[in-house]
Amino acid sequence: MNLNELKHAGLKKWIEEAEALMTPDSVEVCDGSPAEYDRMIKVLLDAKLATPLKARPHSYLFRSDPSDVARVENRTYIASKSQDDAGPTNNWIDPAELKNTMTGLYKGCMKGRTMYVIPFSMGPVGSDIAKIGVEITDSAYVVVNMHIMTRVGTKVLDVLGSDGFYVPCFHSIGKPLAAGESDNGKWPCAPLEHKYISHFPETREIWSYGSGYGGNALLGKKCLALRIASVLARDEGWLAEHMLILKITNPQGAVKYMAAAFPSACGKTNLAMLIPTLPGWKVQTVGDDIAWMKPGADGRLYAINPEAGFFGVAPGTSNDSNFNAMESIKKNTIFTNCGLTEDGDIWWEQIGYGAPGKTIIDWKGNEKPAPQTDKPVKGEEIAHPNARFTAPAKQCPVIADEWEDPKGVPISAFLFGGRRPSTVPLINQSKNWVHGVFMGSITGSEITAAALDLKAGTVRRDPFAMLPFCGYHMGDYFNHWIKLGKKAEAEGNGDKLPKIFFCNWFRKNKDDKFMWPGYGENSRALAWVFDRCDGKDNCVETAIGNLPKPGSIEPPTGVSAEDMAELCKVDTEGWKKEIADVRANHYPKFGDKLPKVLYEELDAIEKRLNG
Ligand code: GTP
Ligand code: SPV
Ligand code: MN
Repeated sequence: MNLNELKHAGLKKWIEEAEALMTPDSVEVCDGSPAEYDRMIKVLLDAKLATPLKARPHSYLFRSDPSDVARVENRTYIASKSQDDAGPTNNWIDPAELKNTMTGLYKGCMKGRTMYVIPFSMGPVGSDIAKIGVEITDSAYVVVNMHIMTRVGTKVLDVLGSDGFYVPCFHSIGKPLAAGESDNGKWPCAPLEHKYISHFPETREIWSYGSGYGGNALLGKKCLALRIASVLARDEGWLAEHMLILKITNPQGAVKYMAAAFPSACGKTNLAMLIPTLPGWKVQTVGDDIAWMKPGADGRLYAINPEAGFFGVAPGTSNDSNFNAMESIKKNTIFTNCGLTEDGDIWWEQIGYGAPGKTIIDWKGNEKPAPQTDKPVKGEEIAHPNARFTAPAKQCPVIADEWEDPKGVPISAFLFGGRRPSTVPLINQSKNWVHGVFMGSITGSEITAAALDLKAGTVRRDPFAMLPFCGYHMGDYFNHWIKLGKKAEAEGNGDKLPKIFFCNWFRKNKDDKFMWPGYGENSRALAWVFDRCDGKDNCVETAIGNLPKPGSIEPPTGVSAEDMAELCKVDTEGWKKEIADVRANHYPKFGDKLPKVLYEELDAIEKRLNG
């Protein structure tokens, strides 16, 4: 599409200003068509950045630069006018100063490249809950990924009309080309100290520079649908959360929807697609990473998945662990930083089989002997630990019929969890809304490979799994949750709010082995949650919340009765340490923005543990 065909004068002006600053060779407005997708792939093949996969129709492998393999949290900024609005858990730079620095970087940054303009909708096109963004990028890889992850093109411009609201998103990989130069197989990006993933919450703008990978570059996802949307949600009275959405049906055919917040690489995609081991139960997928939720006229909270695809962690995905994900990626899929086998297929650690043939190309492009088993060797991985697949959600065999319903699905339960080798039980229901918010606020997890600059393996607090994704002060965010509960109660809808649960699939024994098999077996905990929502007598009240009554969750094969009891008990000493850590190290960070009621919960739980 030609710029002159644009009906939105503000949008046209913004694009022209970007063009003048970034000086691309040409400008293309994306129409979202399959022909456009194929044309972008041709560009990427010509630049030797894409490798076609013989084994998977219409699928391609990319290898990124080793410095550009995950989100960069220490280069991610919330540039609100006041530093206090960004809060203690976000990096902050004065917006005027940051724009000045980045304008300098953007100057001429697209020389030798095409500037693509991607109009996209987060949420079904035209839905009341959906939001429109426009991403300007010089990366064809971003265009094809956005085609899968969001709804792109002319249909979005039609909804936008001549004066509609959109979130303007700048993206450049920060690698202009000299005359006649080509990427020639080298993933383009800028050095770490030039990378910026910036958010301007007051003006609802996103400026990203220097990275081509995942959440740094696909700006609809973490930047718009979480960091900017969390600010919109605060201002407008809804929730934008790092949550999967699943539909669960019990053997009697009753249906509930649940949303679960786990930190990056802690099992959302897996839980959203799980195949229950419990006979007669069924789980279907609505979303695997982000939920936008608004109170409906009936007082219930309705959720939509703003995305249209999965950007899922590849390593660990196998027919055993996530059959439905494996089915979803058989065609029309982009793979990034996976291994490449001799027969033209992808391969990764814990894919369920050793690599076929004699040799394999690893994610850095080096030929290595093909591993006989799929066991990871630390530091010698064939696929990068944060290697990902980008696949259309509609290819998931268990995608729920209502996954694109513009009014969303009513949520019955929230689950919060993370990787906790000790202390935190398998499943635990909060005593009430405020206690649930308290539990969400102290959520912690072992760090994973999903962020580049953190040390994997150590536990950090990740409230609501939103630590890297909340676009404003986390203390205000806790208060937003408290207020939502208060408002529902004041309107007589307190009992219609989702019940809140805490879960942990990652407990380890003294031999450092997982005590719980996880994956499909997590259906046992989900069934318990389902029954809890119906008020079934299946729990015991304890100091930390409502835990499963002995016998209410049948242990899976391989889990002894003793282990089951251990997974479902209160570790009083562990919790005392937990509470002491929250009091000394976690809550003080938020100063007087921390809602008083959360300190009251802390006092109350401590008293119960000591009593
Ligand atoms: P992001 O896309 O980064 O937000 O991650 P996610 O939360 O969707 O995580 P995902 O489902 O992709 O899982 C990440 C890793 O955790 C994979 O290697 C999984 O195999 C592993 N995993 C998922 N569920 C379980 C579980 O129940 N138990 C164990 N032990 N590992 C799990
Ligand atoms: C995450 O890190 O939580 C992801 C991947 O879902 S990314 O899109 O890179 O943020
Ligand atoms: Mn995520």
